[in-house]
Amino acid sequence: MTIFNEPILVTRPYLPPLEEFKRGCEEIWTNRWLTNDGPMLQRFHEALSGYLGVPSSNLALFANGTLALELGFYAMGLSGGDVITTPFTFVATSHALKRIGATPVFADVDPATLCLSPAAAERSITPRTKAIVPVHVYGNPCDVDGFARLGEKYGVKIIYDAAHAFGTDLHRYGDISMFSFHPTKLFHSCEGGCLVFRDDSLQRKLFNLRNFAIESELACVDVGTNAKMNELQALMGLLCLERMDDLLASRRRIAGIYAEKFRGTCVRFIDGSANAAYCPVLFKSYEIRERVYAGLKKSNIHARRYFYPLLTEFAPYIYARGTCPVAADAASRVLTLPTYYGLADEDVRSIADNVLEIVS
Ligand code: T4K
Repeated sequence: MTIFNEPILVTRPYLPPLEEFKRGCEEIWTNRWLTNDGPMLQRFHEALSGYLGVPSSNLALFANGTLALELGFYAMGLSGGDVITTPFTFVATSHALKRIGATPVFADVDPATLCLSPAAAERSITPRTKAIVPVHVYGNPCDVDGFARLGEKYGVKIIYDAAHAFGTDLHRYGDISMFSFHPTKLFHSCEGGCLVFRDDSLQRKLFNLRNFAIESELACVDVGTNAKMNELQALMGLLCLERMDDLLASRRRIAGIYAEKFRGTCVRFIDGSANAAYCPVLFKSYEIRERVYAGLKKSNIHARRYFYPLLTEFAPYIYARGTCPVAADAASRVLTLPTYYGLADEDVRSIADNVLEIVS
């Protein structure tokens, strides 16, 4: 068993060279413009539109992913309706629905991808359903064709929580996709979020909503909020974007090492994402998972049980407890292992060896 002297955290943010950040700060200092649609934000917006290959009229940046989701849901008119979603996700997905007055209806996940199952979602559709919100959990692609069919058949919106999916091409599906740029993500802007949408007429609405829905000095047209990304965030985003190839390559390399280490063992490594954003493994039972989680901690490896407990165990969603057995089973057996730019290959091997030693 390898005992690490320094803690190995589940993830660490990439930080660009400080000199580059300082140079960007000099520009911000000169401009004396810190937020509210500043030049750095506009530059980041254009750079992202180029990177994602979508027109700049089809995206909007926000202070964080949760507010991006909230405003996307609100702009699509989901308030007051039912929205089918997955319980196997971070609380932000359903919190954003609740906060705009929609009711999350939880449907079960596909055991292979742990993403919302279109068949389970279809069984939950009623006349009150306004949308389906699947999550590309860990960056694993949902059954996008299945959801497109449901969207057409029932006339409901498909809005993807793609918080984990930056660096894939999954934003090409659905009415809206949301990327989170939190520092725990593969790519970040300190805090930040982005919506990519099919209908470019949404952009004006979203720009308004993120700025209190103030349209001019004399007109406030709706109940908006403050969800603006500031200039320092945009600068961080721009500098990280320059390194996307390296960031992706390092996560993929780490995922490859875990996959090889766990091949043919009783530990199931869940791969399948194009960006290797997370490194989740499934154990045979809850007891084994808990033993590994605690055993790794003793060796100074701080893996995380994303996503446990299941959302339907939390007070705001307890009404749906017991409705999603596949998701509940996965939540009880899953552990996400450390992965980040700068984590050495030999450390990844040691982490995997420790896991296997504890399991045996
Ligand atoms: N939808 C989904 C599916 C999501 O997963 C998320 C966020 C959202 C929506 C909402 O997007 P945002 O509004 O966040 O943009 C983290 C993140 O806070 C959260 O962004 C993320 N999902 C979720 C899965 O994980 P915690 O409570 O686990 O974070 P924390 O502070 O324990 O950090 C995790 C590890 O990273 C720690 O070991 C320390 C390390 N760390 C963290 C930060 C912030 C660093 O080394 N440096 C840092 O700056 O929630």
